[in-house]
Amino acid sequence: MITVFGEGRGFRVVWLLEEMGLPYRLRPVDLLAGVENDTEFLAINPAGFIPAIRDGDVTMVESIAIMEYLMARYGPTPLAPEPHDPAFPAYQQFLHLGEAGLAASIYFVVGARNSAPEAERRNWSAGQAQEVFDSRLGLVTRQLARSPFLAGETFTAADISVTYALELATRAGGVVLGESERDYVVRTSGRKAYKRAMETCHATRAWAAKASGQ
Ligand SMILES: N[C@@H](CCC(=O)N[C@@H](CS)C(=O)NCC(=O)O)C(=O)O
Repeated sequence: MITVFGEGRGFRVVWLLEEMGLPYRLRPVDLLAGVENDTEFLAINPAGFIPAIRDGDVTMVESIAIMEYLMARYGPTPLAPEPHDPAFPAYQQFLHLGEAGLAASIYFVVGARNSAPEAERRNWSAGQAQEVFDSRLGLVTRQLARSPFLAGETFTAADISVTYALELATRAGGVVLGESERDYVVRTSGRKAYKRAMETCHATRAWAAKASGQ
């Protein structure tokens, strides 16, 4: 049984597991309560960030690497186009851009907006992170003008990666998406596996409801 530790970007992993129909359990990790007393989790990830997984003897961190591991080990799956598939380069690019370009940058904007002392909210690094996010978002917009999903006509794990980043940006980063990205998120989050993942991820569900004012 695969155990996913923590939500946050762990939502990507849970969504992927739902898409693949693999059995798993979600083990909540409460970052706000502090992980220093969560010895079971710290034994999995001594660095204390989420998500992490345990799969038999395997433990891993980094949501994109975890998704690649699960697809490689339990695939093949249409969520990961083969290297000779024409969709592969865009798939590979957006799979990583979703974290390295989008989520990683907006995460620090979110921190500055919501957690920093008032005087530090508009600091230089937060502005730089926002610019990085905005420029990468432009690549998403350009791609969505060409195809309904980021790797082409078919939904892939790249869409899981980027959808999570766009949701983080809109729910907590003050980002307002354009029409094509909004329609895209409606398309990807309309999937049955996304809805099942939302049922499992209580903290994510509560966060989404709060962000949409419900
Ligand atoms: N690149 C990592 C980012 C992990 C990350 O920053 N997770 C956040 C929550 S989603 C976290 O645990 N933050 C607390 C910390 O880094 O100590 C991934 O994709 O898994």
